Amino acid sequence: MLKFVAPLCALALTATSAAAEWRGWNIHVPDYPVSLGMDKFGELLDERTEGRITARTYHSGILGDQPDAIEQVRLGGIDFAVFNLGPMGPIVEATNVVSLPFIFKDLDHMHRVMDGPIGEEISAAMEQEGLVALAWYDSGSRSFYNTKHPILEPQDLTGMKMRVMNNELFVGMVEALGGNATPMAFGEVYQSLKTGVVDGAENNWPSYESTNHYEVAGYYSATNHLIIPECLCINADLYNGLSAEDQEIVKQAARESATLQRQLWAERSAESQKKVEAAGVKFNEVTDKAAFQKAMEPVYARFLEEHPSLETLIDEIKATD
Ligand code: GTR
Repeated sequence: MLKFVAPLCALALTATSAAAEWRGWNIHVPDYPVSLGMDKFGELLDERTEGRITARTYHSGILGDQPDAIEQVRLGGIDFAVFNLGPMGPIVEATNVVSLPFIFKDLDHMHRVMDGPIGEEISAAMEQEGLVALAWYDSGSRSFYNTKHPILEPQDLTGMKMRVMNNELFVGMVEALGGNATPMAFGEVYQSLKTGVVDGAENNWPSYESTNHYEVAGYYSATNHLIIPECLCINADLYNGLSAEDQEIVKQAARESATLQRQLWAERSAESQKKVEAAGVKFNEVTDKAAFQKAMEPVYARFLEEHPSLETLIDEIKATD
């Protein structure tokens, strides 16, 4: 009798683990570049592990807002996610360097930094907090938009109530420009713009478009003040518990999904801009970027006071060609 029990138990265990599915958090709508990248990650895993690992992403923020989801992935309540490194700052100190306004010259500079040793250093800091960064996704550059008037110079933000992501650094950034900053969840911004709780916010073209913020805040001014990468992250215990072979499959699937995401990102950015302009959004370039950069000096000074150990990392980013 016992002879039969053991194999049956083994079978039951195998069946249970094979049925286990990784759950992924995503804030964006299903056709967004991040979402399509995450879906691809799941498909590749399924294919390459012959169904031993399946990963399903829950889009549109249905698993909660970003700060909570970061905690959930650290704790293992959610298995993986794509996070913007902006709201990661309060948890992983080193990630704040990429949230400094105008730290990157352009998107290519950000790629060179994140795909090299500095990216690895940031990953190592994240792993200490329970998150393994498998690959970096794109999020373009963020600019201000609002319900009132074009932003041409810093003074145009005086007294404006601006929504920012959850990180004190962004509060300081808006205050240094004379505005009032309100940290708020992404999903609450549309209603807040519509009802005047805030006058504006800041984001890239695809987020401005896909959330319909452009319908209620029709002035978009190309300050391009933030270029913040996003990570495809997985719970560290989950990842470290995999065989070396499976870790390689997971890493490779993540990297390939990032290649796709970056391509889709470039396409979607152009499409989103076209779409919102056709819908009547008033877009303006900002010619005097230097005035905005100058206004950030106290933000950098305070940052260095609060995080002296990050000075070297900042210098290294600036020195990356
Ligand atoms: C988007 C980003 C999201 C989220 C959002 C926000 O560009 O992809 O992860 O951070 O901005 O403003 O909250």
